[in-house]
This record gives sequence, structure tokens and C-alpha cells, in this order.
Amino acid sequence: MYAQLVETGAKKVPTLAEMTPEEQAFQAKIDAGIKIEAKDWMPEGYRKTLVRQISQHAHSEIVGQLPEGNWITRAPSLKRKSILLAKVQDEGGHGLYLYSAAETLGVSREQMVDDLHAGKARYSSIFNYPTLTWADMGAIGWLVDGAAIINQIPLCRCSFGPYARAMVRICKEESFHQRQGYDIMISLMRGTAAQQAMAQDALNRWWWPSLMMFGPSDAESINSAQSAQWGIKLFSNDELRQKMVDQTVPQAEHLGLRIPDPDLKWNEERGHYDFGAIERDEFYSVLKGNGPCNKERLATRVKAHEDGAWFRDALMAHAEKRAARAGKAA
Ligand code: BYC
Repeated sequence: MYAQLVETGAKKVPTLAEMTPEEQAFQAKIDAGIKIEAKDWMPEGYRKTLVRQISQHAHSEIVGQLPEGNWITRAPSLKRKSILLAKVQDEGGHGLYLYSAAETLGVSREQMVDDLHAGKARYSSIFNYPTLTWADMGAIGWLVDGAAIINQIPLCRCSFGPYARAMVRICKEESFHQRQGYDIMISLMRGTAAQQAMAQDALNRWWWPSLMMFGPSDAESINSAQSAQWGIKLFSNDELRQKMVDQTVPQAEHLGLRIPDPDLKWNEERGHYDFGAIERDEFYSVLKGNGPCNKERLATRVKAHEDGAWFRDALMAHAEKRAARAGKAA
């Protein structure tokens, strides 16, 4: 994939000859499949790339609780409510593992959270869309968690040990999330014509944003070549997007739903589906903060953080008191 990305004109990466001896030794470890641990020497760019990606990933999990959290009180049954509640709590847990993995690289959680709240750090574009009906809970689990699994399974094998290990448990939980979403879609499709229409409408609204989760096309992805060389990205954005389409189309057919893409067609020669391109303008507009819910999502997170200040202060006061007591006893 690395050579392919360089050919497509993605940002150039250094050759072995252009690297310092330390960088060459580091690259040799990556190429041999040896995990990089937090205390190992690493190029500053590798550290920065991981802090960027892992913190973005953590923020996505935390902000990602909001669209579904919106439906906990309105879930149609006690069973659906407890499943959704458990799922949303899992996402909070994923955020915490990921903040911890990023902290091993020397950045504090406060700094990462401040960067999110100041609009300096990104979170996944997908969470800037509204959840209008109960069918959206099905579509999110099925498509958004489905896309997350496809992106995250390879991350379990990425070069940075703490990130790779955090991903193992996260992927197991995402698998349950994906199934619960698909199960909601199955129930709706077994229901009335109005419920079936609701499921189709949710698919229509979530399909393209789900494909955008994989990032820009390989030709436009600025970080891919370097991340591939460093063993952070094992598959390109377009390769993973293709996997998502190939995996999801038969699932949609099984449900009796239509994918909203006139260009979607099985290509016998390639052994893959051909499909339309993501809407670039929409993707970049959401990244710039102009999606339907960007402002609302950020404002909700900032308010939650401010409302929780008393609790963090109380924890700090308690910790300081205990430390002072322990100091006196010693
Ligand atoms: N949204 O060079 P590229 C979940 C940015 S949460 C926003 O290809 P890279 C769940 C990208 O950051 C799952 N920004 O970048 C939770 C870069 O900008 P910067 C979240 C995006 O990093 C709750 C620029 O565009 N998953 O599953 O090589 C409920 C150029 O892109 C997006 C992860 O975070 C986007 N979609 O590749 C339910 C997975 N795409 O940072 C479910 C980990 C691109 O240079 N992350 N950008 O200013 C990754 O695998 C990679 O970071 C990406 C992007 C594939 C997303």
C-alpha cells in the first residue's frame, strides 16, 4: 500500500537513505513487526501523528455518545433502552482507554480536552449529523459501528503497542454494537410499511456520511503515506471504504433495503462493487465545522465539561488531602 500511495502523489515520505541512523533503526523495528512502546525512542513526527490520531479517535468516541444518547429516553422498549444505554456507556469507556493510550505519549488529558473544546482537535465527521428517528439508532449501529470495525480491526495490529492493545477490546465491543444496530433494522423491516420507510430513510441519510468516515480519497489523503510507512495505517482510506461497501451491500439486500447510490454495481472483473464518490464539498464543509450539528455537539461537550468542574475539583481536593495526611504520617 505504501508504494501505491507514493505513486498517487500523497505527501512524500523519506527514503531509508534520507533517514538519520536513529530513524533507520526505528524503521527497521517497524518493518520487522516489532511493537513500539511508549518509552522507546521514536521520531517526533511519529509521536505527533499518534497523538493527533488517537486523541481524535478518543474525542470521536466521547462526542459519538451524543447522537445516540439523544434516544435513550425514547427507546421503544425496556430491552432496547438497556441495550442502547450499555452501548453508549461502552463508547465512553472507549474514549477513556484511548485518552490513556495517548497519555503514554506525554500529552495530558486536560490538554487533549482543551484542544477539542477550542476547536483545534478534530473528531469524526459522522457525529455532526442529527438523529431524527428511532431507525437512526439502527443505522448508526449497523453502518457507523460497522465502518468503525472495518477501520479499527487493522489498528489492533498497528505499530504502537498501547494503541494496538486498546483496540482489541474496543473492537470486541464494536462488534456487539454493530449487531444491535442490524437487529433494530431487522425488526423495523419486519414491521409496518411506515417502519420500513423509516429504515430506508435512515439508510438514505447515513450511507454517505458513513463512507466519509474513512477519510478523503487516497489521492487527497495528506497523512496516509507517512502513516503507512510507520505501520499506523495498514490499509488505505479507499481500500477500507471498498471493504465497507462490499460487506454492507449484501446486508442491505438481506434486509430488503436499497443503497442510495445510482452508481453502485457489482464489477465481476474486479470482484468488488463499483460505487459513487463521496461528496467532497460536504465532507470538507463538515470538517471545517459547518456540518448540521458541529456547533451543537461542541457546545454540549463544553457545557458538560464546565458542569463537571466541581466534581474534578472535589477529586483533586480529596487527593491533595490524602497526600498531605500520608506525608504527615511518614
Ligand atoms: N472526520 O490524511 P487523512 C466510533 C481528517 S468512533 C474528521 O486521510 P488520516 C463510534 C484527518 O484527521 C470512530 N476528520 O488523515 C463512536 C486529516 O486532518 P488533520 C472514530 C477526518 O489521519 C461512538 C485530514 O482529514 N475512528 O466508532 O491519515 C458511537 C486528512 O485525512 C476524517 C477513528 O478515529 C473524518 N471522517 O486518516 C459509534 C479511527 N477523515 O488531522 C461509533 C482512527 C479524515 O491532518 N483514525 N479526517 O488535521 C483513523 O483511522 C484516521 O485518522 C482516519 C483519517 C482514517 C480517520
